[in-house]
Formats: sequence, C-alpha cells, structure tokens
Amino acid sequence: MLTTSLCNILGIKYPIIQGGMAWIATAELAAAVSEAGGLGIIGAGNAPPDVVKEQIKKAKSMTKKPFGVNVYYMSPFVEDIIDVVVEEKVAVITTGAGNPGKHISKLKEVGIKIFPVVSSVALAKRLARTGVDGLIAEGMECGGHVGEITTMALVPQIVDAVQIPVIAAGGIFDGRGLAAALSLGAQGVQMGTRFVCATECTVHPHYKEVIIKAKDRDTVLTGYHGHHVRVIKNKLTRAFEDLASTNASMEEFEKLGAGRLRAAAVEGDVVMGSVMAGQIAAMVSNIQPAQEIIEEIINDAQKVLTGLQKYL
Ligand code: TUI
Repeated sequence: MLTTSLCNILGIKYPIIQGGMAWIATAELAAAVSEAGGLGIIGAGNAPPDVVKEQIKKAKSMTKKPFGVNVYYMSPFVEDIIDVVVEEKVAVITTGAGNPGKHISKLKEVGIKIFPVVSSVALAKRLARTGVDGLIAEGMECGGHVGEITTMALVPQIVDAVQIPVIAAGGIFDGRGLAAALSLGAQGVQMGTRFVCATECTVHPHYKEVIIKAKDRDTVLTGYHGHHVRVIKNKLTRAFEDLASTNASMEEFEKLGAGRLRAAAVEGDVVMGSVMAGQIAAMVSNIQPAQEIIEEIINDAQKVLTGLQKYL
C-alpha cells in the first residue's frame, strides 16, 4: 500500500491532494476526491464567507472523510474566510498568494492543519518557521498564478531546506508523476488540471473540452511585472500579448483580466475567458470519476516503483 507521512498527518488513504481552484473546486469535487481516499479541497477564491460556509456544509453532507479549503490571501474576505473555517473546524487549509502567518495560532487552536503553497525556497523557509504542518511546492508547470521554477528543480530544493513534509505540484498527471515526486523527496502530490476533468467537477463543460483538446504547447504565461498566470491560449491571451506590446500599465492588465476566470469556469466563455490549466493539460484525454483517477494513479505508481527496484 502506497502511504506516506502525509496520509498519517491528514488521516487520508492516499497521498493525493486536489488543487483548491477558485470557481472550479466546489463541494462536489472536494467530496468526491475525499471519498476516493485523497484530500479534496474547496477553492474559496474571492467568494464571500456565506458562500464558503454553505460549500463546507454541502461537502460535510457528502462525505464523512477529511477535506480542506483553499484560502486565497488576495481575497477581500480573507479574515472572514478564516473565521468560517475555524467555526466549521475544517480538517485542513491550503493557502495561496500570501502568508498565513498571522492566522496560524487561531487555526491551530481548533486543530486545523495548514499547508501553504510556495514557489520559492526563501518563502518555504520563512513559512516553515511559522509552525505550518507542511508545504505545497508549486512548479511553474502549474495552471494559474505561478512562480519561476520548475517542479523538478523546486521540489528537491525545498525538501532539503525544511524539516516538514513537502507536497509536489505542477506537471503531475499519473502514477509516473507521483513516483517521480516521491523520488524527489516529496510526501505526496497536489493535482489541479487532471481533477478539473473529473466527472464530479462542476466547472462548465466547455472548460473541460478545452483541456481535453489541449496539446503540449497550448498553455502560455500571461501577465506583467513578475505576476504570471498560466492559461490555455485563446483570443484573451492574444489580447494580453497586444497589451504587453504597448507598454501598458498594471491597471490596464488588471482591467483586461477582471472576471475572466469566472467567465470561463461558470459561463463557459473559453474564447475571452481565462482557461487556467497546467502544462499537463495535454495528457488529459477524458472525463473520469475522481475515484477512477486516484486508483489508476496509485496502482501505476506502485508498478513504477516496484519496476525501478529491478535496476537497483
Ligand atoms: O494562488 C495560486 N494560484 C492561483 S490563484 C488564481 S486566480 C484567482 N482568481 C480569482 C479568485 C481567486 C483566485 C489562480 N491560480 N497558487 C498558490 C501560490 N501562492 N503560488 C505562489 C503563491 C504565493 C505567492 C506569494 C504565496 C505567498 C506569497 O507571498 C507571501 C509573502 O509573504 O511574501
């Protein structure tokens, strides 16, 4: 059986975490992933606290297994979201786009585990000192907001820099990816793009179709001043390129980007919406139940790891 320290810390069967994608990772997906033995995550994004509370209650009605919430630190509601996760005593939070340091004692008081996302060694070291339970090392292969370092280079550097469990994210699709992450010293993986195409994911069907059709070079980094977002190429990304060639201001980039993820994920506008996805989108070729995805990955990782022993 493929288990790691992450499974013991979180009380889960398999070391697989589902990415907490804003507008995409709803209670239905989170509950399905947790029911299948992984850790499902509700993406709070910029949602107001009452919506997040309702999502948590819905997930609790669908599974008795642990699940988590991703807290997006750029949200205007971040303080209220922390209050909601504390009230609801969710098992774990992952955090993105900011430093959860000031909330750690409040979260720990009610036994909530904290796994911040990091994309650099300096931030990993800083956050490890605040007493978090583990770190999610996100490589630049990921969809959405990304750093500058690839998963292959980032994970071993962070593993060597901290004493807490590290979860690898970015470019992981199957059992080979899980086995590779474990080989780099990670205690598990986080996957976003593959779970977007889970049957239980409530994202608009057009979003899933675009991921299924994507080929190796179909994602691109858009953004400005070190703020990069990986999305699938479309009319919107070409508009971003045109804007970049005019030396536009940050405000102009923000105006063009506003509301685009919701447009793609909820309305299904995959032409002028922001279809965030990782580079492994090219490997996603069908829609499968979360349980099938997880079992396939675990079985294949076990085969890969046993196969490797022949060469040792
Ligand atoms: O956050 C992400 N990925 C994202 S966020 C997003 S877009 C969005 N749109 C609407 C609503 C909500 C979200 C799409 N993808 N990844 C996690 C991540 N966080 N990667 C890097 C970081 C990060 C960056 C800076 C974490 C901390 C940090 O600074 C902390 C400090 O104190 O310096």
